[in-house]
Amino acid sequence: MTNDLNEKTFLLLKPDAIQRGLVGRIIARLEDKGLKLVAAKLVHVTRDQAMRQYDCHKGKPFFASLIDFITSSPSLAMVVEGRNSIDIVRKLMGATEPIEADPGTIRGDFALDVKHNLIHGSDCPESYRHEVEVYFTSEEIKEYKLELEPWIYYI
Ligand code: IDP
Ligand code: MG
Repeated sequence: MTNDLNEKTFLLLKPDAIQRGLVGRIIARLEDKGLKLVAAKLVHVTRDQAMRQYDCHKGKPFFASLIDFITSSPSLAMVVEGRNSIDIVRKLMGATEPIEADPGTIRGDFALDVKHNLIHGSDCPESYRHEVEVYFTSEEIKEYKLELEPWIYYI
């Protein structure tokens, strides 16, 4: 747990989220929670980017199919900010396997298949630092004040 209100996490709304028209509803859940959007970009992920993002899974049986899927159609890359945003976003996402994802989570409500599970989120600060560099320059991550902050946090 941290009290850093500026903790950042990297998200990728995967090709199935765009193709199924779920991007608005997924972003609404992040906004509803009080997280601050600090970067967003529509990207057709290249094989090089996909392999860099997912290098920790290299050698696993699902690696090739994951890379094919992530590069198959555009995705929305995002950075959001907020206290404990890494763990908070993982909770909003739900478990990797949709059958294990609780109702009320993004995967629990919208996904049926482990590959088509809609969303990626960094799982720790080191992963965030590694993943964000694959998609964003530091200039593309915006610093601004969220005027609602005093109504979201007991600071
Ligand atoms: P995460 O997305 O919940 O962090 P990871 O274990 O990091 O899950 O796996 C990355 C992605 O690889 C998953 O979101 C999923 O799309 C895919 N994946 C993971 N395990 C499997 C599997 O057993 N079969 C097929 N795809 C998988
Ligand atoms: Mg992961």
